[in-house]
Amino acid sequence: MASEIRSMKVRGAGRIARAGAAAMGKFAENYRGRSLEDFRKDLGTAADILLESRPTAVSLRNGVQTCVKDVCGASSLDEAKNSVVQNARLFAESSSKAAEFIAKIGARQVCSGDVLLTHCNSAAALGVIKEANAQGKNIRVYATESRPWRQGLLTVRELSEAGVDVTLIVDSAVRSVMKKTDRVFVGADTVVSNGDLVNKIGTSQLALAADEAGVPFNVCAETYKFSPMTVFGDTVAIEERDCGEIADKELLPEGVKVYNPVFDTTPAKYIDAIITELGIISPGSVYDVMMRQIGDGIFGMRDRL
Ligand code: RUB
Repeated sequence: MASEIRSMKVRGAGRIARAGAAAMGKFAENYRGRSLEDFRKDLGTAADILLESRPTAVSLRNGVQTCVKDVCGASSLDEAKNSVVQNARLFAESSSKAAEFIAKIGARQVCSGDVLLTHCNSAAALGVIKEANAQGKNIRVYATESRPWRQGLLTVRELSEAGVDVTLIVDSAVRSVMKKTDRVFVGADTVVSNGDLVNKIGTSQLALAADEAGVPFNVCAETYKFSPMTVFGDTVAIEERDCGEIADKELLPEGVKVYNPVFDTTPAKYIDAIITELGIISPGSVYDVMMRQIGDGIFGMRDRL
């Protein structure tokens, strides 16, 4: 699973969190070792291998942490294995439910006849758009190409299959079409404690253009994409990928360097709303939600502090 995530066969923050949690569940289910101590060690190694596959997405970390959170307190190997299997199943259920809630809540923000703009390929943002369309709101959507992986092609396919009137644009057309846009909906790879958003490279440019044009900029994010450790000073590592994703080395003059960061940070001040399964919150409320998560001990926070 780690190599499928690294190679982008499985991608998108929500999908990789669910895939990571499912992999942990399978690992526990198929474990043939005989001691609890070995299981803890081997499970830790499996978790580390998964977590290194996409460093920016805190969702993967939270999905994996949720699975292993009861292993420390288990008194037998069977109890430990069962807790991982059970927690993986619960994560799959609750993350699917969260996506459904976000779609319903976000669709209420869309008015009939709205022109929307989205970036990359976010299941959470597309859930909102598809729900608004299913409610007969007669929307039109601009979708960015999202170089270099061109996830925008997945987005236009998915939206057109759902019957949405969708137009593909190159990333550099964002400022141009913003004048014709009523609302922006993007997803989140990671939400930071001060309300900043880390998402696909170019998201911050959408936010700037939206701010300039007075267009509401909405982030669709399940709360397992919130990074509670940023409260305690952790920074979000921005993943850099191979230069070959941008241009073939043979096409470039010798000595030319290529830089390929795949995520960027959108400051909280450009974000109008974060649509979560708990409801619509402002970036300034992210800290409070995170403190509740820490208090509840979810995502294994107590063990990590
Ligand atoms: C995908 C991306 C998406 C978020 C949220 O980047 O930036 O906006 O992951 O997606 P990549 P979702 O294609 O590099 O994984 O809402 O599906 O969780």
